[in-house]
Amino acid sequence: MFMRIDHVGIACHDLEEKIALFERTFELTVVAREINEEQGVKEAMLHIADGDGGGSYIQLLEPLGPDTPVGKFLAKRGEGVHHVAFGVPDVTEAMREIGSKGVRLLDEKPRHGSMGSSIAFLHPKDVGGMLTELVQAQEH
Ligand code: CMX
Ligand code: CO
Repeated sequence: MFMRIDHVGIACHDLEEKIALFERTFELTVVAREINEEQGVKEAMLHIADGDGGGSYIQLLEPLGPDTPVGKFLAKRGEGVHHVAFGVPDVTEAMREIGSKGVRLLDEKPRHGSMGSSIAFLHPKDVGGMLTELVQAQEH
C-alpha cells in the first residue's frame, strides 16, 4: 500500500503561542487555519516539504473544549505528539485493507480533515500505541 507521512499532530493549550514557537524555531510557514467542530479542534497546518504524493506538515491542535479527543489527551498526558497521519491515495480503500487485518477503525466512514482532505483514525492500541490517521489529500 502506498503511504507517506502527511503530518504529525501536536496537542497544545495555546495555538497562537505554539505557531509562534514553530515559526521561530523551524522557520515553518502556516498554510491553513481551520476550526473543525466535528473533531473538536482549532488547528493550523505548517508546511514542511512537497513530495510526489502531496505535501507534509506539522498540525498544531488546540481543543475546543475539555470533552474532545485533544482536550482529554492534554488533561491526561499534557502537550506533545498526539497522532501521526499517513497519506494514502484512497482513504476508503486503505480503511478496508487495514481494517481487514484486525486493526480497529475509529471512523466508519471518512470524515472532513484539513485543507479539504478526507480522513479516518485507527485505534492507537492496535498500532503500537500510536494514534494513526489516514489522509487522502484533496484533488487539485
Ligand atoms: N495516542 C496514543 N494513545 C492514546 C491517545 C493518543 N493520542 N489517546 C488516547 N490514547 C490511549 C489512552 O492512553 C488509553 O490508554 P490506557 O487505557 O492504557 O490508559 C486508550 O488509548 C483509550 O483512551 P481513553 O482516554 O480512554 O479514550 P478517549 O475517549 O480519550 O479516546 C481515542 C481515545 C483515540 C479513541 C479518541 O481520541 C479518538 O477517537 N481520536 C480520533 C479523533 C481525533 O483524535 N481527532 C482530533 C484530531 C483531528 C485531526 O487530526 O484533524
Ligand atoms: Co491530523
